[in-house]
Amino acid sequence: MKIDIVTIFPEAFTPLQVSVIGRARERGLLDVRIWDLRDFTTDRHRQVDDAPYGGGAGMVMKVEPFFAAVDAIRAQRAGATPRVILTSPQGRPLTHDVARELAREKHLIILCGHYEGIDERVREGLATDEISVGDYVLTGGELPAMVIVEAAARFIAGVVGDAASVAADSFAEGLLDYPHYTRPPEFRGRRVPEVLLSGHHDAIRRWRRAQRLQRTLDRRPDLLKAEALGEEDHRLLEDLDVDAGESP
Ligand code: 4GY
Repeated sequence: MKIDIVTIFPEAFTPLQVSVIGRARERGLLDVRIWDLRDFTTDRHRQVDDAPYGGGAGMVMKVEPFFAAVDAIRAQRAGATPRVILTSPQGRPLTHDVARELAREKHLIILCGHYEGIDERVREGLATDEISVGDYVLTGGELPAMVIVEAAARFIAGVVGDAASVAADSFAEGLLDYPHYTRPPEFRGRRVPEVLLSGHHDAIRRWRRAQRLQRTLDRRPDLLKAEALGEEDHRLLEDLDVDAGESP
């Protein structure tokens, strides 16, 4: 998968050089290129922003550098027509399903905004998608761009070593994760649940499933998909103590 990111802060993208994403790039599963928006200005000052028409506070990102950058990217990356993503709080919320849909694309271009906003003609004339990573306002589009790359890349075959962990992830099944433990069996008076030390694989599987159901009911009942629950889940739910969840 090819991903091109257009930004005024190319140096902000070191997180994509490490860990799972860094390795996926080294292995050729992911081809990420970072483009400096200022390289697509034509004036002496390499100006990427200007005062807003109609007045008001702050500056607006200019339209021409974004169009020039996307033209250059399309020229260099011949092939299928890329989705062009603008990240903003006005966008479609990023979810598991949106990330998986993006992962099916051969080529994505992500445009990072700054200042008060981007000239609306970038949205109208260039973007195919507008995506939000959450209901809060950041100072720029770089972190949202990296969040999108992270979330989508997990769905590319081979990027995550254990494909089963991608298939079973919280939002695939509409259930939050179960609690994890490793050695030692007791730490400052806190014991690892006995069932996990028992070696009884089916009891462990049922305990984990019950924990996922309990946590989802307690914390994110909106995620529970009734149709995804099986017979055993209904039995486990009946056994769950409505007050057994974590306080408050
Ligand atoms: N939330 N989800 C977000 C954001 C910052 C000014 C436009 C978000 O996606 N992007 O808060 N972005 C702003 C900064 C220009 C983007």
